[in-house]
Amino acid sequence: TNITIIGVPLHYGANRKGVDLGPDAIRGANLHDRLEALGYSIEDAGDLQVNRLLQPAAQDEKLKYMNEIARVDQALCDTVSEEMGKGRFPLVLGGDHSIAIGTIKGVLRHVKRLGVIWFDAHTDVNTHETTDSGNIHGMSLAALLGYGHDDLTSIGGSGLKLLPENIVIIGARSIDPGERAFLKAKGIKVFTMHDIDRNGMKQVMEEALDIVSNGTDGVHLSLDLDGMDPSDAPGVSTPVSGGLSYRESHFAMELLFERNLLVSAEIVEVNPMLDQHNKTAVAAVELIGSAFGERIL
Ligand code: DIR
Ligand code: MN
Ligand code: MN
Ligand code: MN
Repeated sequence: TNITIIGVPLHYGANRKGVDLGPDAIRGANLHDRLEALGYSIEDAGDLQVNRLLQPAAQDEKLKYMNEIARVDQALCDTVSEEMGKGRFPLVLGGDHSIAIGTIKGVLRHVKRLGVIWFDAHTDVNTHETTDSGNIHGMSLAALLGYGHDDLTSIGGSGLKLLPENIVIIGARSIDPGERAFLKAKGIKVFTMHDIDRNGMKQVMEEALDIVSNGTDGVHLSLDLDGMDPSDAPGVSTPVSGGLSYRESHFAMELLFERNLLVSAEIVEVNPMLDQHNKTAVAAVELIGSAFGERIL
């Protein structure tokens, strides 16, 4: 496999400075060499250009910084699609989780029926009608399903969509009331922390991988580092206690690798300004290592 690394220094979806420094923090944690050591051929395409100097949203309070986010997501969609067209595996470094719209729309141009593993403390299925925060990183999965503002759902051209039955969310423990109703209405499978406590990561991942591989042509990994417990991943913008342990997260990635399903991946929400000695970026790179075949022995 040939992998192309694409950095997206965007923080507007989280409305919190520091997430824009994620790509360099992750690179600094040795991503390139670690993947190369596994036998992959790696190219780093650098960072997409983001206007870093926008003033606090003088825009819609329910869709903060939408114009710049939509512009960057469209550029990301095109870049991801171009790399996949060359037969390469896109590995996108965020940036906040609003970049998933661009990444996944680009992948959908090549893989029509795409399964998605959404590793996250949150479920990101708000729209401008249900959001409290107005932060678009809490709306990205809804947009990918075709719900929300047109400027978000139309990125990459209309007609590109995820189907609810091809998605699993793993690690959820902070779900807004509107999101709960949405998840239920669409029948999206959520493996909450309760499910992981009750059944263990092995059973949860086996079920999850069965779901995302059923009737699909490939699987995307959307790895929001706040899915991990804040003691293991403190450098995130919206930490929620009671998360996945270091070992549970690794084990999930190891089981994912064994099924050989991935066509694309992204790492999001790493915030070096809130981190301790780059611990969260290091954890992110270690998880990616496991997802790409690293083993202890
Ligand atoms: C919350 C938090 N549900 C929101 N979402 C986050 O703002 O919509 N997603 N932090 O990653
Ligand atoms: Mn190289
Ligand atoms: Mn998220
Ligand atoms: Mn999250």
